[in-house]
Amino acid sequence: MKLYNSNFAPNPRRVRVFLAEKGVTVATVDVDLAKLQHKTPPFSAVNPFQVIPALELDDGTVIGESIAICRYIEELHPQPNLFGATPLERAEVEMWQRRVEWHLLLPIAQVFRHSHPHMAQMEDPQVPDWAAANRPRALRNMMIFDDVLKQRPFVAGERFTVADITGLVALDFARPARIPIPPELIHLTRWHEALRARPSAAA
Ligand SMILES: N[C@@H](CCC(=O)N[C@@H](CS)C(=O)NCC(=O)O)C(=O)O
Repeated sequence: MKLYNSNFAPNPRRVRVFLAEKGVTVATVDVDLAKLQHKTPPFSAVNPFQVIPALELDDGTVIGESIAICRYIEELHPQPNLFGATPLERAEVEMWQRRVEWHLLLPIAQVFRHSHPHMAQMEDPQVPDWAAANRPRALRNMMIFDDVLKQRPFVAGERFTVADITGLVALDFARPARIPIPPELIHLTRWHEALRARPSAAA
């Protein structure tokens, strides 16, 4: 099994943090996004959508999409449980993971992709107005998550799950996107700091 990865990209990091939480090691193959290696025919044969991460199994099967890869790892290594242990918890983790991905990671990523000079060749055309439109969305959604985190330690409830991993990666990505987390969002900041303090955050 091998993971197509870049240490500079947020989505593969979601998988690396997940693997670290599981205590599982998977061989990695570096894909140089800056050199557009993911657009080459060999990588396009791995993932026709030309994005990472992708997990290639020993029989050649490829699993794309960070969460699909994490689900597969969860099935192989059920403990510690990161996707929910009961029907209700599984639904809640799914809901919060998707909300963090959609309402936090995505707008932050859009700001980065459409404003950072390094992204100009990858995000063609780069649309600065789209970055400007997403910046207030990211900030507004940070406020909503701050309110959620006022009520509980982790975003999906009382314990750490895959939804928190998406949150860690999203908030860390706010820095290169140049979206400072407003200091008055004390619950969001407390959550972010707690996630960054976990050993898996170094993955
Ligand atoms: N939803 C996908 C998103 C994958 C994605 O956008 N990956 C980025 C790296 S973080 C990528 O490969 N971008 C290359 C490009 O946009 O050309 C997942 O989580 O697997």
